[in-house]
Amino acid sequence: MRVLFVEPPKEFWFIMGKYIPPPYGILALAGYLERELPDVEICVVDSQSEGLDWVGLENRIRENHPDLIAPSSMSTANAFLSLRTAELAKKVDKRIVTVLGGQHFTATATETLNKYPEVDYIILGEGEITLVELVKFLMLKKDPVKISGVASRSEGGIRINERRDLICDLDTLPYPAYHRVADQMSGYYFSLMAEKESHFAIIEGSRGCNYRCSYCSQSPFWDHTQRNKTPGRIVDEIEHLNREYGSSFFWFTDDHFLLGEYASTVSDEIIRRGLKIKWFCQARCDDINKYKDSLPRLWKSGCIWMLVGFDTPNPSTLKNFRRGDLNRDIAKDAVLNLRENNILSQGTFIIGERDDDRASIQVLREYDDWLDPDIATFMVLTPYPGTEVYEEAKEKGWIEDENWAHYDMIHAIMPTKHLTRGEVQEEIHRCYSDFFGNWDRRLRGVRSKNLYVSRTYRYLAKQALLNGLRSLF
Ligand code: B12
Repeated sequence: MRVLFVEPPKEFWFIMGKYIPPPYGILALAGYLERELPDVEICVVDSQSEGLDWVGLENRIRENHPDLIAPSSMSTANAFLSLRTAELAKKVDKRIVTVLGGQHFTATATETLNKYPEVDYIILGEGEITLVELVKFLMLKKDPVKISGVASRSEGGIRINERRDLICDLDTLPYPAYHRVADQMSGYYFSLMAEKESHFAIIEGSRGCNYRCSYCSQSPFWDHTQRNKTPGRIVDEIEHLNREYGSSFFWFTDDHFLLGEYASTVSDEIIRRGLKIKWFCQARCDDINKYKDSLPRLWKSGCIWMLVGFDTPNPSTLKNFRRGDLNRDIAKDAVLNLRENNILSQGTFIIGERDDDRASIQVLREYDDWLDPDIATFMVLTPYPGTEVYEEAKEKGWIEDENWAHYDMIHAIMPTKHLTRGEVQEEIHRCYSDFFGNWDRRLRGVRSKNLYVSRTYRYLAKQALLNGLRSLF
């Protein structure tokens, strides 16, 4: 049995500068499959780092003769790439079994199987165990239709089976199969955060989140629970990547990186082992303030960048988003605490909530200016399948753009009560141009002693971001 994992060719998200990330999701799956079924022949093709276009990928599929193809699928915005890979596989050889998975296809399994005959199976939820079961069944030439966690076509139509239980202990997972892309490890980079020589790697400390923000697809996907690897295990993985491949910049995938004792233990362990690395994580404002005393340790161990959700200054919107425990003072303290510790603060803001009008978005702009995080990322409220926002928008007929490729948080998908979609699109551009167009902020940014701040502002000085946004009108 030959299984081919594919990262399809794709564009980068210009908001964050240029980058080529390792295809973490399929590396995690490949690592698990090779441990459980060592007789299966596995290959990983990363079109991005190998510089393959669709013709190049087609050739690789032909050369590889896979029995099963599993394209990566990280977000709704990229779903069309997974579908195109499945279509390509069928074009090369109709007998290749095509399997999709991940958040988008879990939430849209029925629609996808109805619309796209090139997709044979969808794996719902956590991928590892179900993929192994599916491969086992196919090897034994048994019909996988009844496997838990599988969606497929059957005689009666589309069959969506119950999802299986989540893996209790993430430490039992093998290391992701970075060795399958060993030749490309030196080519992964993230221009703003990690120069090419940093050898950018992705690391997964936890899965899921206990909070229930109404717009987030991660929390429902992972059953509203958070499971963490132990700090020792996380640092083992970091050390392995650092020693084996020279990786020295790590992006934690965690939606809610646990500050406090947990993060302090990870940091102490990085320091104790003498690992010279830098890292990024996503944390909550209240945690940053509560555990501000641990920030110097985090910084010492290499934490240079934190992404923090500020969303909006509007208390009723925060309540609708289920972020009612956040407010202006908490947000401001978080920015100051990060700045005091030289950790770059990247604040995210959301516009396009149903009640938004020009005035409320202007209030948000004044708020982000006052908060003054080192950099700001503005996002349009996007109805991701699987979320409450999606269910409500669908029921009420608010969704005007059904092209999933536009679900990247910078395209306006829905109007508000007071603004058309085009007007929301203009507003997001204005948020970026007001924040980054402010000369005082630009000069401070370019001259900042914090290398990452100055690098970001130099990227902005080239106007790549604002030009990119303007092209969306
Ligand atoms: C790292 C990351 C990035 C990196 C890129 C990483 C990469 N490999 O390309 C960067 C920063 C560039 C990025 C950009 C974007 N990202 Co991003 N990103 C992530 C992050 C933090 C980690 C992804 C990851 O590796 N997770 C760990 C793996 C193991 O989990 P997983 O992918 O879900 O895979 C498991 C299952 O889903 C399943 N599975 C997944 N794929 C497949 C495929 C098959 C065949 C099978 C069988 C199973 C399967 O099995 C896996 C193991 O159980 C996630 C949040 C998160 N915690 O996952 C957001 C996330 C995926 N990103 C998101 C978004 C929206 C984006 C952007 C569109 C915009 C934005 N605002 O960030 C851009 C898109 C860029 C582009 N054009 O490609 C959203 C997607 C929401 C959605 N429903 O679509 C997420 C979930 C963040 C969030 N909380 O909302 N991202």
